[in-house]
Parts: sequence; C-alpha cells; structure tokens
Amino acid sequence: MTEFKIVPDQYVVDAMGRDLRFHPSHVTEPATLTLENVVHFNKNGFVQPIRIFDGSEADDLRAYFDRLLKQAIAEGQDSYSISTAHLKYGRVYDLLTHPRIVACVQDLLGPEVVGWGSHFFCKMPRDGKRVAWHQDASYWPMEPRINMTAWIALGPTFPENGCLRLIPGSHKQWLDDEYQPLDNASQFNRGLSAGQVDESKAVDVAMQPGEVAFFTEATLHGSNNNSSDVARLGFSGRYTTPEVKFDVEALKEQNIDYLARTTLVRGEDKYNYNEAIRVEPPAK
Ligand SMILES: O=C(O)CCC(=O)C(=O)O
Repeated sequence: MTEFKIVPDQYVVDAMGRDLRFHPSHVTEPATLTLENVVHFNKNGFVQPIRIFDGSEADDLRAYFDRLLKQAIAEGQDSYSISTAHLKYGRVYDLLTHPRIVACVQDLLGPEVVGWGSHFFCKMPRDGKRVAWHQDASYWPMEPRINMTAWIALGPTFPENGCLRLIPGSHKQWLDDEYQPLDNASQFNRGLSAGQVDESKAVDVAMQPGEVAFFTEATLHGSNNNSSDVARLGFSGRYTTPEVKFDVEALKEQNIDYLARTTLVRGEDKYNYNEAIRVEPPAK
C-alpha cells in the first residue's frame, strides 16, 4: 500500500509562484444556488448549509460509508486515511461528480468544472484528534487560486462532535507565513496553533446528513476533537477549473500525485494542462 501522506512538504508549495488574489464567482444567474448564496460565498468564503440529499439518500450514503470504513480498517487504514477514494470506488466517484453537487459548484466556479480530490474526514466517538486552523491552498501546489471544497455531512455535525468551523471573510487574507509545526493531536503537520486565530469569529457548521458546506481553498477552517458519542463523518470533494495548473512534477517527487488526479466533470478543457494526472472513472 502507498504510504499515506496528506500534504506535500512546505517547500513544494513555496516553490510555486503565488497569486494570492481571491477569484470571486462571476456567476450572476445561478441555476441551482440563489444569487444570495453566491454573494455570501464571495463575501465570506463559504456558503452553508445547502441540502443536496434527502433523508433516504443520506441514509443510503451513510450505510455505504460505514461499509467502506469497515473495509478500510480491515485493510489497516484508519478513519482519516480514506483519501482519493473516487479513483478506486465507483460510488465515491459518483459522489464527487454528483449532478446536484456539481450544479452548485458551477454556480460558484463557472461552467467548466474539474474534480480532483476526495477525502473522508471522520472523527469517531470520543476521537481526540482535531483539525488545526488552516487554509487549504497552503498545502496544494496549484495555480491560479480557483479552487473549492464541497464538504458533505454523512452524519449529524454539531460543536460537541467536532463540526467543521469556518472564519467568515478569512479568504481575503493570506496567513500561511504564520503556520507552526503541529503535534500529533492535529491532522496536519503544520497550520495555525490555538491562540493565533480569533475563534470568537468562527461559524460552527452544524449540519444534518445530506447537507453540504461549500468553501474556498483560502477560507480559514478547522475543527475540534469529538467529545461526544456521535461519530462526526464528512466527505470533502475538491473542485477546480481547467485553467488551473498543478505542479505535477512536484507532486510526483513527493510521491503524492495520487492525491491529485483530475477528471473533467463539466464543460470543456481548452488548456490540457493536467494531462499527466487525468484519470478515467473507476470500473463499476
Ligand atoms: O473535516 C474537517 O474537520 C476538516 C476538513 C478540511 O480540513 C478540509 O476539507 O479541507
């Protein structure tokens, strides 16, 4: 099994030129979200909660995920390391490319959409791990910065079980110069430590299964440990546009190019920048 590494070393990202501007959504006539949602996304860096799956669809998804987690654990993985599963499992690929999710992404990124990553973020009951405050773009050698996540709740999320937390407006300011090395209690090896962030501004993303939070790659986010008896289960699907280039060589050098594999899910790719990491859907 490939050793699981979630982010490249800092120098890889630093080596890539930095265009730090936020690229707001230019969509003025959204087809699925409301214009208010789009304006909120541009202003705050996220929009949530958006219901995508109804109760029985969410139950079905949860049952599938429970089987997947059981299998991953039997294979020696843990609840954090089910990453890039859309390359392996048709059902996860279907989730990443789900028409109702992609329709919302199109309202935020525009008509051309590339899906490139998937990661289950699962905190089991009483799990002591937290996700330190960070901006995703700090870890991703991609340029320009047009990139976002759909975080899908697979179970209920609330403050006590370590729900996602987001800082409104933080996507307009770049903070990774202030990152510190982090200990094992955090998912990532570098990020902002407690005390570096004004947590009084944080929005707790309390959601029901089947609801989704959409946030930009520059929105400061994190989550606390799970102090409850209810698992906190989420799936992050990552989306960009064809004009965004990945530093493919750097990802290969770090042996983590498997974390970034692009699939055109809507529109046309006029650029062909990322051919080396383009993949076909997995067999069903
Ligand atoms: O699920 C979490 O608590 C954090 C998620 C996250 O960091 C991400 O999706 O980028």
